[in-house]
Amino acid sequence: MKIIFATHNQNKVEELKQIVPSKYSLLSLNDIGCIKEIKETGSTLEENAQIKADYVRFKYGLDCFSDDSGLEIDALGGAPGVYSARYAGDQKNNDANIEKIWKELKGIKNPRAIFRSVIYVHLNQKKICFQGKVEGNIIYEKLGLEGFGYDPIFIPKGYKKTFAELGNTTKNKISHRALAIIQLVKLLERT
Ligand code: ITT
Repeated sequence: MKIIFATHNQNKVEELKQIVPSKYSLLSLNDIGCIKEIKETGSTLEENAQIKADYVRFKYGLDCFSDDSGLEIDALGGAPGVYSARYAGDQKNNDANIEKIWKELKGIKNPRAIFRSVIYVHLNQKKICFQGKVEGNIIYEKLGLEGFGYDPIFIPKGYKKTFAELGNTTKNKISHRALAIIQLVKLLERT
């Protein structure tokens, strides 16, 4: 069965391919020829996830799901949150985003953070939303080479290494996106 994942982020696609059973074949926006950037004008992860899934549902008439995710840091009032991809500007520069977080944290010790993922699904004329989150803390150096985005500066609670050091096998068991997508897989299995 083919499922459209309304994303242009290849890292998200690769992650989910490792989690979703192989009988479901994931197609990204590029795979269906949708190269246009979908403007994320919402002020919450839920709103942006819906914007991306609605765009595909109504432009292409296809069932699909989207993911809007972000890093919420307590000491920054939940920032970068919904602005995680563009925290340091529209160029979506990951290094600049991390530098900006470090600057704003001003050396606060062990800043607590949450990674949150909202998955919005269009399936058989129904709309469903799932959420996954993982707690952890931010560190002031980049450690590890796997993953993407803020993975090298995020240590999940109960671990001593960053997501980027733990690698995809561990990340995909405990991450915000994994916890959200498992709920979608359960729904697909029941459908
Ligand atoms: P799409 O909208 O096309 O899906 P995007 O990268 O713009 O791709 P988001 O709008 O959801 O995705 O932005 C999420 C940003 O949050 C992402 O670019 C990363 O910087 C960060 N992020 C989300 N999940 C992450 C993860 O698992 N590890 C590290 N950083 C993550």
